[in-house]
Formats: sequence, structure tokens, C-alpha cells
Amino acid sequence: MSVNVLHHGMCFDGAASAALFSAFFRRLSDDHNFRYIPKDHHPGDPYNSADFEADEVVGLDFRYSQNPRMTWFFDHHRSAFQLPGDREHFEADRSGHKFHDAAARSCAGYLARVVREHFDVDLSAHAELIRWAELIDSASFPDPAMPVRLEEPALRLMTFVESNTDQALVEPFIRDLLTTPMKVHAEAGYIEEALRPRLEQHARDIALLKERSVVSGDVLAFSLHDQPGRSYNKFIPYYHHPEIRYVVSLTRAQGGRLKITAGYNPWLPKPEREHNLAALLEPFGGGGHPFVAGCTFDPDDVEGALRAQRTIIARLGGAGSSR
Ligand SMILES: [Mn+2]
Repeated sequence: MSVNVLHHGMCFDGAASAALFSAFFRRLSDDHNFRYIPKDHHPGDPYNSADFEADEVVGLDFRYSQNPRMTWFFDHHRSAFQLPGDREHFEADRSGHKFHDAAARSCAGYLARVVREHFDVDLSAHAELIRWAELIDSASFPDPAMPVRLEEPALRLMTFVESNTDQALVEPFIRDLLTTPMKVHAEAGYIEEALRPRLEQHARDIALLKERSVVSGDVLAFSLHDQPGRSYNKFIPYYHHPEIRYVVSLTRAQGGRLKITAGYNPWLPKPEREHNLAALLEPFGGGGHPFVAGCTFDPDDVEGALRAQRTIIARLGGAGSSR
């Protein structure tokens, strides 16, 4: 039996969900051939016809599909049902194989709970994987040092999957999540090789953000518009300034677009947040969540992006601007 495992790509929870679904499915049937297909978000229908060419197709930690060949579904994103009719189609389903809970902390943890309750399948042999998926996907680290120092094996695996663009490593990585203790997995040759340059860059970013951060009032701001496009570990500003309330960054995304991200310190109590960051960024064509939101600008529009950043900083109660 062929099984296409469509899962949120470059995401620890997506990979963990793919691994746990495989473990679950093996208990239901012993003849199967899993194909792991990572998916990434874009407007419209994110799926293509090849995604559904299998006997069974599961969607994990990612968008719903009305395609009748999607036979299983587990997700916890509010954005799961985006196309007209998606939600109605899901709610009308009587297969008993499709599950969604926007309150779940991770898809992996949710899947483990659902298959125990509905199918009497115990995945507690993978408790370490489930525990870390819950922690990582809900970003409930005990302090900013943990996701910045990246000392725990699980966080090295997270860093690997979030930056891996080599399709050939997707399947071995998911298999190893199931079969190899994290401490051993994190020291595997293909992980160490991929992580080395990434961690060196990360160490340089920690130093760079320390130098570029400008604190004014409750707001920390920095601009890296003069740096090549890449992603940064979003916890570094809180590592340097654990008490800051808001971080407003200007960076370049892969591909060169300028990107402003405004975030509320995840270690402060949520109810004390004074601003809805998604609403604050809407005038700039942005959006997101109340506690973290973003907007983008053309690669050449440094002045426009810096002006928007200053406006956002001022609205959040910081007076200064970043360089
Ligand atoms: Mn997730």
C-alpha cells in the first residue's frame, strides 16, 4: 500500500508528525510504502495532483484539502481551512480519519492523543519526540537561552530541519526521528555536516545582533538591511535583553525582500500585551498574530522600510530608531 505523507516542510512539528503518523499507520497495516512530501505555504491551493497519487494520503500540520484522495488529516493551525468550502467539507466528513484542534500546542502531540483515544494506539515509545514537538511548536522554552544556545539535541535537530533544503535528506531524517535516540541522531554525520556552517553563522548573528540592537523604552529594534538575505534565530534579541517587551526587526529575507517583524516578548504574560501587532502592521500590508506579525517591502525600498519601522517603534512606545 502506498502512503503519501504530506506534511509541513522545514518545520520540526511537521517532521515529528510525519514520523508519528508512520508509527501509527504501521500498527494498522503492515504492508505500506511511505513517501514523505514536505509542503510549504503559498496562496491558493498548495497541493498538486502528484501529492494525491497514492492509496492513502495524509495531510499533517498543514492545510486541509477537499480532494477525496486525502484520506487522513491531522492539524492544529487556525489557517487550515483557507479555500471556499474547506471547513464545510471537513465538518461533513464521516470517515473518522480527519482531525483538527486549533487549541493543540503541536500537531505531533495532538496526533499522539487522538490515535490513543480513537484507535487505541499507544505512541508513548516516542515520548521524547512528542515532548519536544510540544515545546518547540508552542515556543514554550523556559528561557531565551535554551533556543539560542541550541545545546539540547532536539534543538539541533530543529535547526537542521528548519534550514534543510536537501530533499534527499527528508526521508532519512523522519525515519531517524522514530528509530534513533535524539542524542545519537543529533550527532549523525549528515546532521553535523549541515549544522556546522549554520551554527557558525548563528554565532556571528548573536554577536551582530548584540551590536545592532537599539533599546528605547519598551522596544528593542535593529536593522540588518545591509546584510545578505537569510533567516535569523528570532530569540536572540530576548537572549541579550530578557526584559524587553517588544522587538521590531528589519531584515532581508532569502531572495532579498525587506521584512519587518514585530514581536511581543514570549516570556512575558500574554494578557499584559498592550498592542495587537497584526493590527499595527496592517497599514503596511502586513499581518499575522496579535503577538507576532510581519510585513514586507521591495528589496530597494530601504527608506520606506526604515520609515515604517520608525512608525511602528513609536506606536509601541519607543522613541528612537534603529540604524
Ligand atoms: Mn505545528
